[in-house]
Amino acid sequence: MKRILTIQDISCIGKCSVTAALPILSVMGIETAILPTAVLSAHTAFASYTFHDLTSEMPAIIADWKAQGITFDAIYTGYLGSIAQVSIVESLLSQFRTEDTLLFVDPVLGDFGRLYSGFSMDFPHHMKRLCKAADVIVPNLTEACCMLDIPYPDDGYTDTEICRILQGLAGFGAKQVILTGVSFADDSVGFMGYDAVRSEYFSYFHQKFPQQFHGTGDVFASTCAGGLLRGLSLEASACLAEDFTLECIRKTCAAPDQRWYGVHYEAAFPFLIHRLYP
Ligand code: PXL
Repeated sequence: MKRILTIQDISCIGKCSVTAALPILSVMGIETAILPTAVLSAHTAFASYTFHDLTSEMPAIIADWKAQGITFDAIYTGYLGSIAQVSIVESLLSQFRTEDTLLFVDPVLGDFGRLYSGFSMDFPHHMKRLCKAADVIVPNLTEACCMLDIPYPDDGYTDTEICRILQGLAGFGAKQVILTGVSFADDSVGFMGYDAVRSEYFSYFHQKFPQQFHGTGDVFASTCAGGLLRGLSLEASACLAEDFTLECIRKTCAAPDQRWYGVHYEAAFPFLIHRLYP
């Protein structure tokens, strides 16, 4: 069985980060180890939350794994709790990453043109370092703009502008880039991707729901990483991830007032299982 290590926070309520990655990757048949970056009572979009930073615990966990000879087929980073954790992840990579290890980076920084609560303005600059080292990165448009240090295009954008953003992101060093949450029309949304090795673009769009739900980026990233570990191409993995995220949203629309509680992926697992094991 393939083993992935995911490095992100434990938000006790709100079904994002680890509480999305673990069930999704497990359903996909992948053993999932976790390196928690922080423990929060709820994710940071709730009206209040506690935050216990685990930066000081991470090196000891990593050293213990090293002493035990533990290995990973893939490393998937998400929400990091402090700038210092970027260096800790870099140290982990120098010890555990081999030529065959997939490094999948979701540079979790913000959404809707704004950084998430608690992140300093220089955090995107540090997150860029992980994007440089990655095989695959999956930022949303907000995260892409923050890392490229360009204004968020509130008033819309063209296909050409998105291609330029993809080129800019690939310029950091990652081999493949997926930009999520791309929308050229009110009723459609999807992703655009760029394979820097083949100099190829690809994209996928589908129906857009008027409601917005928290945690969909984590559902997308987890499913996409899982697809890659199952041997799918990046394009096929991202299409699967997009379809599953959409199905999760569909299932959640019955309870739209719950938007901060994460999507109902539990109800959408039959869809994912059917796609994986037809
Ligand atoms: O879903 C991204 C995310 C992950 N972890 C925490 C968050 C957020 C977004 O708000 O607050 C703690």
